Amino acid sequence: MEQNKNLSSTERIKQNSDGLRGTLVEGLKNEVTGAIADDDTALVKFHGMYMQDDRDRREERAEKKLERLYSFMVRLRVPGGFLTPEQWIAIHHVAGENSTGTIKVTTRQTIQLHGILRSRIKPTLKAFSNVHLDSIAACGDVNRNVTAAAHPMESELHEQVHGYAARISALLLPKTRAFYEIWLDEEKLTNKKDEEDPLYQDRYLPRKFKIGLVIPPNNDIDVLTNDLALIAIIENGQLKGFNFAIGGGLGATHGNAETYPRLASVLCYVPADDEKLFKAIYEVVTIQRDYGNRSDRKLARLKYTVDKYGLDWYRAELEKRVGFPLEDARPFVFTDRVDHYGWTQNHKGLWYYTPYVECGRVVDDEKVAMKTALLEVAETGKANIRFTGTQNLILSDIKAKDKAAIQKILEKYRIIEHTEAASAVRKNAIACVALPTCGLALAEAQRYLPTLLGKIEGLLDKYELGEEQIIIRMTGCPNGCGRPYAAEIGFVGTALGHYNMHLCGDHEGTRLNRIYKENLDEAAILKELDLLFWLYKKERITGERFGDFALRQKWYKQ
Ligand code: SRM
Ligand code: SF4
Repeated sequence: MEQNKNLSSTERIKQNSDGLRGTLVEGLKNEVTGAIADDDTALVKFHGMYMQDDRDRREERAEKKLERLYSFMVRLRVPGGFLTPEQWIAIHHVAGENSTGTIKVTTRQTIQLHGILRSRIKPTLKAFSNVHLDSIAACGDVNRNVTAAAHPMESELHEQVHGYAARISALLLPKTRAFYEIWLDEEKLTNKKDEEDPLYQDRYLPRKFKIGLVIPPNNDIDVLTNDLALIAIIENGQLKGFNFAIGGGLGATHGNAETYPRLASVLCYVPADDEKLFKAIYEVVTIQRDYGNRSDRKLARLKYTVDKYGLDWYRAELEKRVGFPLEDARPFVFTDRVDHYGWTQNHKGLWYYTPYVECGRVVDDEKVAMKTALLEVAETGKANIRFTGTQNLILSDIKAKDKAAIQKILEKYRIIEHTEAASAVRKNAIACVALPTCGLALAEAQRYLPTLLGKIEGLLDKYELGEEQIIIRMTGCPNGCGRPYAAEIGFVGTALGHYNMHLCGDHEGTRLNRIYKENLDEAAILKELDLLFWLYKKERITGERFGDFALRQKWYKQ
């Protein structure tokens, strides 16, 4: 097992935290500051929150000798990204009362609210709890929100596969009652034995852990970027089991070659027999718990454990822990990685409408009153909400008799017009949050990508490529929250207004891209793309995707 002689400071904080309680209760009473104690900022993540400050206002506050404008981001745990209309209505109102008002749909099928003052955290979490929502383990060194194929139209087995997301999330939840005590004012446990945690013990995992489930051939949630990717194997119309792929993860640090993005490697197949399946999932996690690097957090994700010990070792260790022989992975193929916009119908005759939500920001702005429209839809009680892995949402499970009522609301707020007007690249694009809330951002992302896309659309139109579904993604730093390394064109922020440009990823999410040019500003990006699109138009083989063409041209730094 990993010797972990020099434990990182976060390891010490976790172990001394009394089940993730730290000094949070006392800290919340401190009126001198809007912040919480340093060590508690690490613990609060396990409760689904980040302490942040408005970076746009740092200078102004410093000039006035005021402390930074601290606030909290809360991320919900919504396995598989499914909400009832009642839950959406509650989120809408909580966002308006306690946060900036914007509901941000994330790349992992949940939502984040930003700008929550410390005193408003409890009311926020209590309001969520009233509609059976929580933020437990949405962040921190634990299993995070489990993602799952989003669209019920994908397969008749969607419901069955999707159902595993909530069960896996429950299986891997930390046992501590700290969340309930601190934020929901529930009674303190008198018998600590009740929260003994055989999985996480007192050290939790070395780092965050992510699991996703997908139904081939649509790789809509980018499953191979997860620590554990579960790929449904369907034979003769029946769910037989899952291929396990391990070691996906995208975070990297500029200038640190020891860190790198990696796609998950296929490990084995496990049948859809509950006992075997859940045991195997659990033990994949315990191996990472026991062997992951606890000294250097930059090298602590499962991908580094897999590369250090090897896939064969991991499989043998897993076999030993589960106590049954593991089978070889079964064949599968991904042919796409898209959301289905507009109206679609599933095998049961239910209707689904996927609107275009720019960078996942549900807000009323000068372009469209998305937030009001979604509230009105939810208030009919006739549509559930499902999040996709592309920061989108689906108004879902609408009965045929109710479709006209929903259509009327969508027309009233011009959602259909807005969705149809969005170009193919826009609909496939992702941008992470970045500035002003993300403390790690080096450059803009969601506040800038829409503008850049307008200029890219102009270039695509120039070469009659406007219909091409090229996947473009941008992040404000190399951590990869918008999965830019799994895009056909990825922009990774290096400094304000500057991005590394990555090319050669495939459309299906099975091949990472590579750096093409570094530190480009907007003018340089557009100049490059003008040339690249011209060549693509001129020399592509019929039907050849942009990412595949780029690879054939060797458009990467050699
Ligand atoms: Fe992320 C850290 C936002 C998906 C890799 N991510 C952060 C933080 C919390 C910044 C921080 O640590 O202070 C960002 C908060 C910004 C803000 O102001 O809200 C943040 N990550 C996001 C979201 C909201 C991006 C979005 O616009 O949708 C996504 C929330 C997902 C969720 O609901 O759970 C988000 N983050 C991802 C993904 C994509 C995915 O999982 O599909 C990745 C790449 C996959 C992976 O995990 O490797 C990702 N986030 C990171 C990393 C790099 C981790 C690493 O292994 O090095 C960090 C930094 C860290 O953990 O130290 C990070
Ligand atoms: Fe922040 Fe970087 Fe993640 Fe963007 S990729 S949200 S800038 S940590």
